[in-house]
Order: sequence, then structure tokens, then C-alpha cells
Amino acid sequence: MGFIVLLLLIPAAICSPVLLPVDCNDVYNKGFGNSGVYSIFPGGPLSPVQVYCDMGCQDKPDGGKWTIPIQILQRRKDGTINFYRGWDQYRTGFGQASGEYWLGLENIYLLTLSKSYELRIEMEDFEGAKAFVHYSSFTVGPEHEGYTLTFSGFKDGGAGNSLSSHNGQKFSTFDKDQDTYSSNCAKTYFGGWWYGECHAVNPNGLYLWGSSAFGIGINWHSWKGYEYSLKEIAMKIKPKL
Ligand SMILES: [Ca+2]
Repeated sequence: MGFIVLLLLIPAAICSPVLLPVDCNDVYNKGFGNSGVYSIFPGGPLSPVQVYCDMGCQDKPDGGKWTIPIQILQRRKDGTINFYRGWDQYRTGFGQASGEYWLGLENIYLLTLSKSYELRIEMEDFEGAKAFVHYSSFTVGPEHEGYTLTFSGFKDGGAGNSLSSHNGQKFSTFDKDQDTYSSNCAKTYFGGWWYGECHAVNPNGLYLWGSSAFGIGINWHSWKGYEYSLKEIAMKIKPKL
């Protein structure tokens, strides 16, 4: 009798859908409450990607605390990873989710397609000063539209709105020039970014430990100008409340 029951159960177990986490929110809802590196599947079961999920406790708008899982799309912190890379690498992602990395344009596109997200970019200089910017909406379009960057709802955490000139721009790398300038911004400023003519922020520029030649470092013009390269910067998204 037990044997028959087992036979009946096996096909049901095989056919039941396995719900893979698409983002850090899904990871958290599966019972993983610690901050750290997790695999998520924004592109489906065959293309897992590692991401750092920040499960830190945050203030509720109406008081109290709750956990809103935040995922990190991009992070610079020590210069261990080279960010001067070509289109394929920026498309699929590179680096180490425990340290410096880029999640990949296709993954970012799929994430922002499936849910509404807010964007927060946090940065720090070599003197320990910190600043951030916050946007209440953030999307990246599909590859055939150049992974166009769109955001709105700016709130200033001291860094200033330099990013605004990149709103609506396509993504460019040294081997794929989709900027609006006559020459190749990614080549001139050693990064991959949503360059226009060319940039007011360069989060994927060269890691230069402070002093930067004009525009080639990790610059955030409205905070530290074009000749200062930041110590840390991270692009973080969380689902809209
Ligand atoms: Ca160009």
C-alpha cells in the first residue's frame, strides 16, 4: 500500500513548479533574513546571477521598523575589479557580489520590468564623508532600445542631482557607442555608462584613490567635481512601497 502511494506522489513532486527567487524580496520571503550574497533568477531558471541583498532594518514611513530587502546593482569599494569592459560584460554582469560588481544590464532590465523599484545611490569619499541621492522610480529599457535609463522623483541626500543629465540616455561601452557625443565617451572617460555628451557622473570610471584627471575617475560632479574619484559608490534598488 505504501509503495502505491509513493508511486502516485513522485510524479506530482516532479511536476510541481519550483518558484525561484527573482529578486532579494523573494529571497527574504523564502525565510532568508540575513544580508549577504544570494542567487536570483530574473532571467529564468537557466540564468542565475549572484547579487548582494541588504536585509537591514529600516524606518517605516508611519513609524516603527521593518525589513525592506534592497539589492545592489553596482558597487565600487576598493578597486579590486576592473570596470573598463566591453558591451558583452556590461550586458551580462561581472565582478564579485561580495565585493565590487556590476549586476548586468539584462538582469537590471528584467528586474525593473517585473516590479516598480526605487533607486538610491550611496557614496563616500576618502575623508569619510557620505552622501546619497534617491529616486522614487527607476527603470532600464530593453536591449533593442539601448538599455535606456529612466528615473524620476529626485530626493537629495547631499550629493546633488548630477545624474539628471543621464536620464533618457542609452548605455555605452568602448565597443558600443550609443552616446550623443561625436566621439566615444566610454573610451574617453574609461567606463561603461549611460553617457550623453559625455557625463556628470561616472560611477564605473577608473578607481583612482581620490585625485582624478578630469572626468576619468569615479566622479560625481555635483558633490566632488570632475577631479575627485570617490572611495565607494553603490547603486541600490528596492521595490516601491
Ligand atoms: Ca559617440
